[in-house]
Amino acid sequence: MKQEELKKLVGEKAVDWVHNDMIVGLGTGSTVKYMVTALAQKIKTEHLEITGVVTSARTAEQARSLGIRLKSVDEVDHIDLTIDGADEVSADYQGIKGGGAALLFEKIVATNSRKNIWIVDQSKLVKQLGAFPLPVEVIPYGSQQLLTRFAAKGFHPSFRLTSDGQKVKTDSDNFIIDLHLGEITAPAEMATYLKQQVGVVEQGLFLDTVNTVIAGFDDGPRVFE
Ligand code: ABF
Repeated sequence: MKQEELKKLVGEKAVDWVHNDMIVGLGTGSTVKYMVTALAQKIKTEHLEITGVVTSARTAEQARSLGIRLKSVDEVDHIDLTIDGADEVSADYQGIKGGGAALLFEKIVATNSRKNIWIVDQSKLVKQLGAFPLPVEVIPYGSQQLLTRFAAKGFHPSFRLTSDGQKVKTDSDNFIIDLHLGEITAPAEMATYLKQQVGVVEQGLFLDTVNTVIAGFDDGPRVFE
């Protein structure tokens, strides 16, 4: 199956975990897009009372266009289940997220969720994290200093740029610095180091976050939990 078919497969499978009266965190990315479409269909077919909490403006736009009721993360007292994509998932269910530049809101929603599910095509499953550049969200003021510091550490940093060479701005108007680490042998230590750097808002290592991973394989979706 093509990658898009695998994304659709897992996006549609994930809505099996959504039940009536749930508050559902809606992640970001192309795999999540399939999930949101399938969720809207399930809400209509089964007449479910569902409230969505989004992680990015583009997910909000898609969910609203499909008639899904949305609330801000600060308008609900809890989130029952968040379904999101990921860029890499290791065998011990640690992940790198942020390829879609939405990692800050994704992590806020995930850490306020009782359960987290990641939906990925099989290409995202890795032995060790780090081949995918690690996104770091930084405030603009002092970001060049951070880039210089990361370069001196051998992290091969680069600002995430738009197609016309402008620095990508997140939904919080911050920049993303991607760290080309190759492999991350000590994710927890890397996460701690990055969070200690003044000007770093959040980083894309999602550790001990997810309870269930649904991965798309040619012979169908596989559930790991
Ligand atoms: C999002 O899912 C991002 O954190 C991550 O980059 C993305 C994966 O995107 P896709 O499903 O399009 O591969 O949560």
